[in-house]
Amino acid sequence: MASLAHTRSYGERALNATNTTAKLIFETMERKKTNLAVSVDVTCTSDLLAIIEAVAPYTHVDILEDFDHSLIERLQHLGREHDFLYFEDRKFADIGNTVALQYSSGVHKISSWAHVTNAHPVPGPSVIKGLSSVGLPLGRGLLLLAEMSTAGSLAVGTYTEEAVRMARKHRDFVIGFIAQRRMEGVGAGPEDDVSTEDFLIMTPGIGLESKGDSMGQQYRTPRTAVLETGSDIIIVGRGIYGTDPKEVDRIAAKAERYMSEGWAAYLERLS
Ligand code: S5P
Repeated sequence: MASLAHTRSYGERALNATNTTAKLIFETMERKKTNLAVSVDVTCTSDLLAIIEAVAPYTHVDILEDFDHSLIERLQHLGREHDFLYFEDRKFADIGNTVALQYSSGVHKISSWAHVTNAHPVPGPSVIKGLSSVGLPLGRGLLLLAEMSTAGSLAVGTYTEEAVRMARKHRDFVIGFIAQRRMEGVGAGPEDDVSTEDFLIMTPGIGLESKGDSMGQQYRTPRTAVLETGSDIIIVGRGIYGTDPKEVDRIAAKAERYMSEGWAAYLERLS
């Protein structure tokens, strides 16, 4: 029997989630009535903070790149004040021992502040074992990149199936996928009970005003992603912060628009 995870509310799914972070994400989405994650790919601290302040009421996860360690306290304060979680889009892709060190140490100490991070499945289960050795004791969660939004992505077919099989064997730590569609039942064998499977699906490549960029990114609308292909969380970057991170009113208005389209599609999916 196929899983019906995406037909249940985020609140119901929180009740069944065993991983601490997955539970927290579902609860926060239900409480704040948002399934929007804002991807903040900027290089300068002041721009980063300005965007977070502008979009915080509309999000539950922010993705940070070019992170500066001195920001940790400020970000944790903002997260508590505005009730959102952090997803570091680090895309780990090395042997277990190396990713464990990258996750826990270095300048960024990602495991100390990011509730969720992600990894490419290309190294095999080793990458999960390494990250889990650091993240599981802290109650963190991991997403595997089972698919990508870019044209010509190699993460298709048996690669995607293997990613889901790997996740299935590590359900304590792997809470779901970066993907363009639902993954329950993908690559499953007769021994797998997929009827109760529930993966958190976070989907990038979302845009309302553009179909893509000049470097292969491809956009779909929040409605298509959430309603037609069952995404749980839409990840939006430039569609919200555009080209000028200083235009906070415009950024807040865009975040509001993506949030309401994403939530409306979710409500329609439930009905
Ligand atoms: O397949 C992917 C996976 C990711 S995590 N495609 C993506 O675009 N992403 C990330 O989502 C990407 O790294 C960026 O941070 C964000 C999309 O940004 P946008 O400006 O194109 O919305």
